[in-house]
Amino acid sequence: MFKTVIVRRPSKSLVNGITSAPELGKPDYNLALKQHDEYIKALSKCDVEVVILDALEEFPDSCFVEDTAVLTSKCAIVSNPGTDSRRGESMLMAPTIEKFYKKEQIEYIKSPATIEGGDVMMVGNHFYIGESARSNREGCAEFIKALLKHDHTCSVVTMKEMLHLKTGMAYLENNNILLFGEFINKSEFKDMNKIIIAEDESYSANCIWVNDRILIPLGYPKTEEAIKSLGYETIIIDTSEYRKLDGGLSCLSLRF
Ligand code: CIR
Repeated sequence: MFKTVIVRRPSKSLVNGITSAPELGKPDYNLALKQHDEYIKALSKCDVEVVILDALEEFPDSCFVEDTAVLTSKCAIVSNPGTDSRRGESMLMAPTIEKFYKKEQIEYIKSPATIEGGDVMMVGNHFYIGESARSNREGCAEFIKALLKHDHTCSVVTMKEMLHLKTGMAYLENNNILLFGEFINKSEFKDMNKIIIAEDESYSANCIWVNDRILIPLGYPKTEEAIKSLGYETIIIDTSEYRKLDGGLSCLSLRF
């Protein structure tokens, strides 16, 4: 079970965030703020303490806190984002992490190694790591070293098409996993109960489990139905403004 969730308010500079889909238009800051309020409200219903950090105007993508660290029951690994405009975000997250973990539990990934939390999926004590355009080979190697030091196990998932590992998958606990596109037939997930995300609902592969509730983005009825049929309580959140920046429900928080 998670006890704490960390979020960071979106900055006005959000409109200048990185996107691979400029055709969706620029995010509307006021609407993004409202959607963030709803996200916090939803998390507050999931029996966690929500830590809300102030916006960082100098970092347009800084509301996507998931990429700045990986927080586990045993350790905290402060990441090193793989894109220049985001590199400083992790060290600005570090003081918050230091409030929750002992010094000896905290590891720091340093350049030239890069890793982003969006490329890491936790399944119990095991961590799947995507070697992506943002998480380089050195980054994965350093990250693996840190996980092993703290008695976690891990494995690397090869990927070519998606921004982050969790752009195309989400573990919903109880052996249930959402999978999309290049991840559907990966052998490492063959023994899990696979929920295949439809081609026209690809964005909804990014859902989150928070203490037995599943947060699902608004507008993806097939995914919603499939998750409901597994018996989960669901909470639907509109993330339209974050989608314009390739961001979603998991990117917006650190859950531990
Ligand atoms: C970026 O490109 O870094 C942001 N616009 C989106 C980050 C999404 N984060 C995530 O999937 N964990």
